[in-house]
Amino acid sequence: MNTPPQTGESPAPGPAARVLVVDDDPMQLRAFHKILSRAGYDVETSDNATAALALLNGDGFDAVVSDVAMPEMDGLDLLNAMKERELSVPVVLVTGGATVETAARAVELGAVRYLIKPVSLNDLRSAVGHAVLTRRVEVKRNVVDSLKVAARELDLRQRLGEDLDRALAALWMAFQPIVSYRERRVVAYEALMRSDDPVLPSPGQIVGAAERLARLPDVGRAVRRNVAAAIPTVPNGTDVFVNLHALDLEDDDLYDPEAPLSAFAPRVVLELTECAPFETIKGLQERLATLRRLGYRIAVDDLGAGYASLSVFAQLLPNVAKIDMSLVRGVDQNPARLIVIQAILELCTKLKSHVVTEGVETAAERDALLSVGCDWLQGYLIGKPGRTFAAPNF
Ligand code: G
Ligand code: MN
Repeated sequence: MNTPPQTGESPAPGPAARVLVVDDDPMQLRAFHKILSRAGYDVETSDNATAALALLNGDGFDAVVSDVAMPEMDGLDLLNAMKERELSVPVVLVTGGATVETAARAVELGAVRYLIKPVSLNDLRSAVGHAVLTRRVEVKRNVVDSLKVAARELDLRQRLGEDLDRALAALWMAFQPIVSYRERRVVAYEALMRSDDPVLPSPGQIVGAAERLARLPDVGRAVRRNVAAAIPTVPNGTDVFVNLHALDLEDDDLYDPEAPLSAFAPRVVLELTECAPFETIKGLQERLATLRRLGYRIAVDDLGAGYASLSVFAQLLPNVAKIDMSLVRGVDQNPARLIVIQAILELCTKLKSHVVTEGVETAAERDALLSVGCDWLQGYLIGKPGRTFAAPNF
């Protein structure tokens, strides 16, 4: 029966506190076992510190009572080893030969009590009671702390979720022209996500929040819904490029013939960024085939910005390849960049992919690109993304 100890420092009610007694003297072990068991504790014994340490690793103890003088590993070594392993079970040390040094060291290592042999029944019970109480208070504090952390995280997620809802409600699409420079005509507009929300105004912030909340499909759906709503206003005879997140490929809504954008699929080119983790998408080839059956065309976005360009390219066999602006930047002053672009252009022509060079900002960049055969251009020089479909700058 678990009768509580008779001293003032009784352990909290509930299951019996577990105490580990460590002593190399079998008589002493037996005596402590008896006293503490009678006081209502669940007692285990160990005749050496190494074995005790192994038992403590399995945790579940509320207090340790350990002799100081033991062969090989003594009580202070045990305390030290426990500290190193971050085992925070309170330890009561018991010693036959008390010295100021060992007492000081014991305190330094965090022993909760230091008892001198022979130990009286009451002293032992009081010390263990105190140790167990210390432990229970600490465990409670840890639980409370972790609950507080969880509550804070929950609160943050809740607020982020509300921010995301608001940002998605305030979503609109900007359109940036993609032109055939040779023909001096707009061939398509790239739809770019924008939001009037003050907390999450940029596409990066919206996508970041959605990733944290595992709500990426909500963003993809909102984008496609907005594009579908805007398509009737897009000038006739032009296509619409829409950016997909790689994970959008796993959203059934994308393949639903009843989804808002599906009605416009033959006019839509879906941009997949080559930086995305395509290898993790299950059944990628079937998914692409389904999209093509719905009428969509596929573009590889940001070509040249990632590492896997060519393998992704071979995997997707895109209708359109968009060369990343990092390759375009300063191309008029960098012959090597121009050679790379020219090589991509040749490769794409052989694979029957149209090439768009993105991020053209200066007339010199434009002319360098035209000189090697690029025709479809996009960038601030030609036209900035906007709410309206302003005439491009040829
Ligand atoms: O990853 P993606 O290629 O979809 O990124 C398009 C982004 O690049 C848009 O946010 C758009 O505003 C921006 N952008 C478009 N044209 C230019 C340009 O000429 N220069 C720069 N620096 N950014 C551009
Ligand atoms: Mn894009």
